[in-house]
Amino acid sequence: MPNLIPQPDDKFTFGLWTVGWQARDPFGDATRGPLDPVTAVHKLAELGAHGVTFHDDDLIPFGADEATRAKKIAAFRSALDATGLAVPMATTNLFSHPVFKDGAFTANDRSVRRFALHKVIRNIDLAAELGARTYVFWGGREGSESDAATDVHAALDRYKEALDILCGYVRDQGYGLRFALEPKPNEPRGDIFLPTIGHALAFIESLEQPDMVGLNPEVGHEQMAGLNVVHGVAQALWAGKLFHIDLNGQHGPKYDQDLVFGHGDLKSAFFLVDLLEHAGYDGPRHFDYKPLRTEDASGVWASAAANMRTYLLLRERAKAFRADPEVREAAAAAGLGELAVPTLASDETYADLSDGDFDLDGVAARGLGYERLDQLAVEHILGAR
Ligand code: GLT
Ligand code: MN
Ligand code: MN
Repeated sequence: MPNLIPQPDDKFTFGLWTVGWQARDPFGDATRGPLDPVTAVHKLAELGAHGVTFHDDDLIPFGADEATRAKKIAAFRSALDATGLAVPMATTNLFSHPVFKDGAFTANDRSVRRFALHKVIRNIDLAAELGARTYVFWGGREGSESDAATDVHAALDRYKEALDILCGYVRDQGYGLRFALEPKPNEPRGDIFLPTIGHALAFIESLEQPDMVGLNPEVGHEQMAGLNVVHGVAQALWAGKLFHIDLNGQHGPKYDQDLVFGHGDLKSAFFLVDLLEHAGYDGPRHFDYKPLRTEDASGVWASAAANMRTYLLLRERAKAFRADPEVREAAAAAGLGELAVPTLASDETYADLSDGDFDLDGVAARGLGYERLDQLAVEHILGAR
């Protein structure tokens, strides 16, 4: 039996806002009480997590005075010291307070943009002090409901300006931090800027220090846009930009469900784990999910454990899939490996192309055997092999 007990070197991490979600939604009040970050740290460590992540406001209530701020940080630090939990990533809440109703870095109001930058800088200092390596930017309020109200060209100029300023700050301070942009197509704004992995990858190339900036894709966010998250993450890896990842579950294009990892599109979760484990990603496996609103505290901790166990189960299934001689044979028969061979040999040019000896009809008629491979994957997912 494979080891399904999470170990720190599995690098499982959770946001304080995930297990701490009080389950307020647009139609209903909270169904759970607040969760002290210190309790969250202890419980996550008990369950085998490697680390915890946070927004500034998850730890220090918005607008708290200096004394409260120092107290909250000290309590959090001692919980980290007591448990050995790491803080690999931190981020800023630039979406809850009404002042951010029209965005933060891209708000039309310049004073809001200046306030937002200062809020980020303050939390970057704390993130660096706590040893974080990645700083995430989820621009949930950067967007609009009406195209009459926003100049997208100017908004992208301001988004770039903000990130250039913040990269400059991190460089000047000598912090070992990299930035990770988190795309999302919509919610809470009607349309959010940088809605997908592809948009964000293109935007990064416009920045003054593109090497410092990568991505934090979220499974459900790509799926909300009807996209294949495995392909998106693979492209981020191909571009050297997978700095971090938010794992969760989603059933296709609808509101952001933030289900437990694997509790949405299970087949896609299988192929995503296979990709992460075999394509050289060595960063945190960060769960960004919301325990169902129906749950009490014990359900919350059961759901946290479920994320990690599901990942470990899928990791075992992916290993078994790759090791299965029948899968290898089916992959070879289908000619999968041939895609790695360049289309022209190193001593050839386009002048060497001709259709003289190409078996047009034979190749067109040949069946590829992908149905067999796909069924083998499903059988491995179901534990039938
Ligand atoms: C918010 C959002 C997440 C982001 C978090 C980081 S906050 O809960 O839904 O997808 O990753 O700001
Ligand atoms: Mn989400
Ligand atoms: Mn997320």
